[in-house]
Amino acid sequence: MTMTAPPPGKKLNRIGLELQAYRGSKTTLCAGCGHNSISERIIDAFYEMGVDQRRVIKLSGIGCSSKSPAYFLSGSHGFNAVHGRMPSVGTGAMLANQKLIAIGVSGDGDTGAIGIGQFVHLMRRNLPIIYIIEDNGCYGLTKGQFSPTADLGSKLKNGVLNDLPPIDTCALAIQLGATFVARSFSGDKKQLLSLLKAALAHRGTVMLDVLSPCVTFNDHEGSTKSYSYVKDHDEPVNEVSFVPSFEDIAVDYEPGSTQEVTLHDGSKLYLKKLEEMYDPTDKLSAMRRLLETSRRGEFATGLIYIEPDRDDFMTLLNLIDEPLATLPLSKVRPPKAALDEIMESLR
Ligand SMILES: Cc1ncc(C[n+]2csc(CCOP(=O)(O)OP(=O)(O)O)c2C)c(N)n1
Ligand code: SF4
Ligand SMILES: [Mg+2]
Repeated sequence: MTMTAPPPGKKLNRIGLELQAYRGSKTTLCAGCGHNSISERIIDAFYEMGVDQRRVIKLSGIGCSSKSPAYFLSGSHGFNAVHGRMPSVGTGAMLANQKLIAIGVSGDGDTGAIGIGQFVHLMRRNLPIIYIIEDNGCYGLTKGQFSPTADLGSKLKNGVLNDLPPIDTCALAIQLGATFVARSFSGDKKQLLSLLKAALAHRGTVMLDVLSPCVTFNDHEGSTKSYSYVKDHDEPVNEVSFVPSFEDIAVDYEPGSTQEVTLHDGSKLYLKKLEEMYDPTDKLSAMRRLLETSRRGEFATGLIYIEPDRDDFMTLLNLIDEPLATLPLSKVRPPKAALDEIMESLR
């Protein structure tokens, strides 16, 4: 393929596309909503990784967050499911065509309330999907009621205090078996972009909880999901640098202070330890850190837990590589004749 030189100022990625090609429709969310910044980082990550959008399926449920797939990757497939039901639709899509790259965007209400049953079983299966929770601690679309991730004692705009403890979606995902669990903040461009690019190189369930303030209903004094609270209480567990397999970059790091993790496609993650004892490959260490930070009213961010080598759901099911969606009838097992025979025997 011959490629013409890009217009001045326009940089093409490794598949010859400019950033613009990864955008979607113009956002209809409120100006300043954290969800918009997350869409921007998704656009950056897919562009920088040179992903072919025709292989991508965008999935979501219902909520302001779940509207956001319309605002990125206009060239990919998409399915906007009903409230809290994105995991089962995503599971079906991946079983039908395991060559897809699945990215799901949900909200803390969509995941933690109506969708919690589906979320729990998705996390157990290690289905290859990037599952993002745009976490604002409230139901933005229905005017800001507390969601299950709202912190104990946090205050609504009208002064009502939350008297229930929160669900920590990262702790839940780790306990249930997700193999890449991270937390970030919509305002932390660098950390979020590195995590999203690493997520694209991981084969298995990525659960990425992104604190994403709702400027209209949950950005006031007394909220623990406001821009100012999250900025002041962000406690990164590591500094995440990502080197994709197609870039031959030698990284100079001090052994002992940086942990190197090789991902499914050969890409590398370099995790600069900000704390001597933190090891994101150790479940106990990860769970302890989440509990300790939440007790202090802080948010642990960065790569919280990773298990790069566990078999994904398709491998467990022993599926053939060829997508079921395009498998010719002659290759389907058991063959049609065997099924006809069984039906005949039941007459
Ligand atoms: C079955 C059903 N129940 C309730 C609703 C009303 N509803 C729409 S969005 C939403 C919650 C959205 O909260 P979240 O997932 O946190 O998204 P956000 O708007 O905060 O981004 C609710 C309860 C619905 N659409 N469908
Ligand atoms: S209501 Fe809140 S969550 Fe919804 S678009 Fe506006 S700022 Fe974002
Ligand atoms: Mg919400």
